[in-house]
Amino acid sequence: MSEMEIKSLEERFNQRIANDEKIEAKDWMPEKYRKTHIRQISQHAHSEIVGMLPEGNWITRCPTLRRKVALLAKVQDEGGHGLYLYSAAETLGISREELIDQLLSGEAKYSSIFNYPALTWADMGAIGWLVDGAAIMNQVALINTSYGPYSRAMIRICKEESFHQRQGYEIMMALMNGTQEQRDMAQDALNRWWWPSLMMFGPRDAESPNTEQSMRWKLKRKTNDELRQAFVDQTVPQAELIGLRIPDDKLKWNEERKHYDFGDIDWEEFWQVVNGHGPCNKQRLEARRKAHEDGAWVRDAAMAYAEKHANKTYRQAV
Ligand code: BYC
Repeated sequence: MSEMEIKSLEERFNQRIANDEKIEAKDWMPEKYRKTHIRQISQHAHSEIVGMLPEGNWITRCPTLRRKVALLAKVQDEGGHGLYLYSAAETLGISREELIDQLLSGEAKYSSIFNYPALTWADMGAIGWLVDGAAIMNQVALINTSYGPYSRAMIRICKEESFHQRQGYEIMMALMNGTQEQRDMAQDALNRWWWPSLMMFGPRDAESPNTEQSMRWKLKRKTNDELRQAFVDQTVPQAELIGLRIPDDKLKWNEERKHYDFGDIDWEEFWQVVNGHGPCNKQRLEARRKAHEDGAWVRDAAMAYAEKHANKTYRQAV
């Protein structure tokens, strides 16, 4: 293709982004747009899949049958989200095998939050309320992302995450209406999950290498700091309503800004976790690798069945 032709395609592409049109899999797109989307969508998919582990660990220890049914369904939902997102990434010309290899080799990132341990039952409340709450804040904005398959996957994901957020908050509410020991357990879970939840939104805008270009392409519709602020503003009154205290001495309503001011995030901890040195990074990847190896026979059987079926259909057709 000549330079002139590429320039004209680029102009047309930029115009479509400016018009808020969705870009679809077969449309022309700049190579960097395609690669950036594969990076973000696959990181998002990996986060959903690795994110099944901290809660999955509590399925056998739920306090009641009703809690168990809800937690089982939630963890299954997260697996489903991972599958829609892998499918969305595949439309950009990368195979599922490559995506999984990138996760298992440690080359691809997944959300830092899932490298923290879930120590008590109250953590199931804190994860649903805070982690799913932070995820929805980000994902509702992504419904309007420019890439069609990613945007459409977000619609269903957001509906399910919103249910997850409520079930988590309801666990916290029940604990706060319980004994002193249960209230202490809820507060301890909030103390441990609050700061890692704020880190989920990524580095400060000034230190985020990808935000500017992703905002121009309308891949990201809000910046990391905008989403983090919206999450704090939404969550503080929810904590106060049930008698929980946010573990931040600098947290204060700023009447002029009409937002909460909040304390400093430990960015060194954030980068340690992102770069593989969090409390559970090793354990999480080992669990995924083991699941992949244990599932090899299922993939082989499914492929053999698909090949047999394809051959039969071919023979019938000729
Ligand atoms: N953790 O320039 P930046 C869920 C990386 S799961 C790890 O701001 P970007 C759930 C970033 O990738 C849903 N890495 O990047 C499941 C980049 O590295 P590379 C989770 C992080 O992409 C189970 C570098 O730092 N949600 O709901 O513009 C149970 C510089 O950052 C993190 C999503 O995945 C982090 N926290 O913005 C419960 C949302 N933050 O790739 C719930 C989709 C940054 O250049 N993703 N990095 O090497 C996004 O919206 C964006 O990718 C981010 C980062 C806001 C996370």
